[in-house]
Amino acid sequence: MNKITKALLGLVAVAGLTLTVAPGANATVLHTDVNYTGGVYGADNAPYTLGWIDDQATSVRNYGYNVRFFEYDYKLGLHFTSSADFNDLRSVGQKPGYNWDDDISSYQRW
Ligand SMILES: [Ca+2]
Ligand SMILES: [Ca+2]
Repeated sequence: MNKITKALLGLVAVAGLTLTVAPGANATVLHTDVNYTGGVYGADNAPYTLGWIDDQATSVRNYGYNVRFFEYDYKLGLHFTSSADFNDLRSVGQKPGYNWDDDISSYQRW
């Protein structure tokens, strides 16, 4: 194997590793803070529970996919459906006097 081939294979290996570690652009990605900052959680679907980021998401990217978000685990409680990105869920109304900040507990891509 020549030097250039080895170098190229190395690049491919690094790129593959990056793809498995970072949430893919095709996953819905939740952030704990506004403007897509803070802790990051990414998954195509989370119909049962969100684990550590349960009730902590404050901004979310959907990458154009239609996603239904739920107030409780197992797709229960109030919900809203959108393919938009939200840089601040405090501005997304829920029930009177409440918003979706720190309240998403499960979601399903529709
Ligand atoms: Ca939060
Ligand atoms: Ca919740």
